[in-house]
Amino acid sequence: MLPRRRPARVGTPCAVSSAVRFPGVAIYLAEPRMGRSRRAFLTRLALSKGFRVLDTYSSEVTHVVMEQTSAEEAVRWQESRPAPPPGGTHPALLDISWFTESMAAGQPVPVEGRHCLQVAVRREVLPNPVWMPPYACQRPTPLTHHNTSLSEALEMLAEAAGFAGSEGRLLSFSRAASVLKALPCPVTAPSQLQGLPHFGEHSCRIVQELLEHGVCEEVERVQRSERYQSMKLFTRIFGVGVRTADQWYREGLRTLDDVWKQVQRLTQQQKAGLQHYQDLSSPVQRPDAEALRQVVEAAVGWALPGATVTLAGGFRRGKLQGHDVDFLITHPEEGQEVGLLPRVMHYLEQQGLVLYQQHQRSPSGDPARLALKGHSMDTFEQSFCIFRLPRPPGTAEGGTWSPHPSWKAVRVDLVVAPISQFPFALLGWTGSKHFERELRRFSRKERGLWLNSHGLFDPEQKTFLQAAAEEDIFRHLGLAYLPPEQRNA
Ligand code: DCP
Ligand code: MG
Repeated sequence: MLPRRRPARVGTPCAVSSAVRFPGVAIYLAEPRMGRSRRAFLTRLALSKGFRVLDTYSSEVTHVVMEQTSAEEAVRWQESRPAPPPGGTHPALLDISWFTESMAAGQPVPVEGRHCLQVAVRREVLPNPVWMPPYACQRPTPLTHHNTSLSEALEMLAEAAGFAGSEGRLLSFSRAASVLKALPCPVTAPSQLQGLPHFGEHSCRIVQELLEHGVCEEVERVQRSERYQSMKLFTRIFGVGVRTADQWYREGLRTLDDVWKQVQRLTQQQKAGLQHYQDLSSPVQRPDAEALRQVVEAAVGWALPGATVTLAGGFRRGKLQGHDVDFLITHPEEGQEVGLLPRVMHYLEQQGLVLYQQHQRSPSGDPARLALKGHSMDTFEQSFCIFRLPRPPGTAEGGTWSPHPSWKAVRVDLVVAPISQFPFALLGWTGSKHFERELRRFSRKERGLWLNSHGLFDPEQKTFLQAAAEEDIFRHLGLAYLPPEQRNA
């Protein structure tokens, strides 16, 4: 039974201020599909549990809760409300499930992808046209989806465009592929692409051919081409980027043997990459990442008690395999992290775990200034390493021959961030790369704010917006929070 002590006064949070238990949360129950009596009932329920419920929609609202409302309707509803003040944030648009779970828990539960209205609308068949927000950071993208073969074909063309130095085509194909990953159902007819963002004539033609014939002539041709094959081979070498690979290709190099013949030209990093090519080009598995986490945690705990290690990158997004393992290190007290990384590396080297490492120092001065200049690369202190991961007996991979069956070379990145920048570093290092690219573009173009892995800068106010957690950054940007497993754009 609901306590009936308090009259059903909607809004006026001060009326219950003594009982407000979660001052950071201000709920607005949007009425259209809810009905007045149900709204009054839910309001009483929330007030009785110490939540703030606002009667009128204002910039104070942090959580808008709707019932039986599609993402399309929800966004239209929000667009008809006053925009947040400069630097302010749009509230999260949530399905009633977030509200009921919070009531059951007696406290606000963290917002997850499934609470966001976009994922509440799952349909069996794609409506035509399907509605999709244009930026990848505005929609959840799960790890597994319904259009894998189509998105993989477009991503391969994006990669090939990158190899050709064509940034525009790389972005077009990446965006189209990312839209397919976010669709709630398989695309079965070209007409379903109508109205989807980022589907230009070229991407439509590729999908149409794949749907009609099961193969696409252009995709096959590019994939088989000598240039794509060689560029793919070379860029898989640790330390080799598109520019170097392209130069080698133009000089006539085609195979790893060709590269070995020029070994004296290579950087130390590339030599290490070539030496461990076989191991590094086979995927790192999740149990490997877990084993490495323990190793890194032991080293960090020894070097600085209280410092923490967080798994970032693809594994944080729920991937089961990756090309490397990314770790973020911090300490709850600002400044304590200075000088930590060399000690961690020393410990790991003493254990015989490091095959190669390249240390990048953070430049002197305020790294946040780089955000001011709009840099997207970060300048944290970091180590790009190859670790020697012992293999438990009998686990050598799938019968492939290995010169050293008792261990495997694995790429590991260790990044140290001061606690004040940690939420930005975590958001920046969780990826996916396309998600990050879209998030930065959205910040700049839609909000006039500059985002990178160090901070979020308001160039008009000349201030940095503070964040204690990733959720705060989404809120600053007026975006519904997306958990890592929904950032696989
Ligand atoms: N990243 C970044 N700046 C860099 C390098 C990476 O912001 N200089 C971000 C974007 C990536 C994430 O960090 O999504 C991790 O980089 P990876 O290249 O390791 O990418 P993933 O972990 O997503 O993929 P994989 O599973 O292949 O490792
Ligand atoms: Mg990674």
